[in-house]
Amino acid sequence: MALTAQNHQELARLLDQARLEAREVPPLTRTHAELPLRDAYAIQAEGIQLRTARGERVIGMKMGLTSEAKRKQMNLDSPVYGVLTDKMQVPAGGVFRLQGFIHPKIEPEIAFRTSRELRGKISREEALDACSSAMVAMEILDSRYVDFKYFSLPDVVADNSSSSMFVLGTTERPPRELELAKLPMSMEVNGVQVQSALSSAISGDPLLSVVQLCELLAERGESLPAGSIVLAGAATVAHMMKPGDQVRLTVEGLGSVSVSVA
Ligand code: OOG
Repeated sequence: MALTAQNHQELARLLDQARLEAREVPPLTRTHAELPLRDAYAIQAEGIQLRTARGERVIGMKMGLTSEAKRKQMNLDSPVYGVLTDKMQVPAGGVFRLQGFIHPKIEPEIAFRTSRELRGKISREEALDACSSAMVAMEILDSRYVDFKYFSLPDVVADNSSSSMFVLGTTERPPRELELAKLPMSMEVNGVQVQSALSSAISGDPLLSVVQLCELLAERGESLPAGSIVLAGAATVAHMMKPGDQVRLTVEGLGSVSVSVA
């Protein structure tokens, strides 16, 4: 049976409550075996509405499952997007408190800032023109689902693609000045490297995540507004954190960003 707008709202509220109470819930597909992606994005959008109604402001989008390492880890096969709000941002060098989250993990990423609206099928060149800067970024994922693992693509999408928090570096460089697909990335915890990759691990070229995002948005009749932050997706698998950890990501050409875990 097709889901109604009321079903979308109910499921969005369930996930929203789980997030606010840091409580795990079973994947939605346990009770709604047939959950088309279209409905999953509608549930995601309802969840964001609940947040903006409480005063959060949408500031960008995240892409997920854009690297082979992540798709393998999660056993899911295609990229997805989620929405970022101002409340999700941890300042560069700031503190991330584990309390209030379920099972957060951190990932190395690259982010872009757009200077004009992007809509529909665009070329890499158009994405390059529209991105005024690139930054080093880390995303802190959290899943509202039990154990963070047994879920399908629509489950992840409905849960805002496991989005939770993110941190952006303070150095912003025009993407044209960088060899975007060839940047070495290294994530360290307390000075010890825990993950490393070349930026090509992200969609073959992180800018292509922006191209893919626009295509996915177009399927829902939406566009990427000017002034958006776009997280291009993780280059490697995610890393668990513990109190006292100092996590730092360095991307050649973009500098470093760090976060302290409490
Ligand atoms: C899905 C979201 C993955 C990424 O950067 O690949 C993601 C998940 O791992 O729960 O955000």
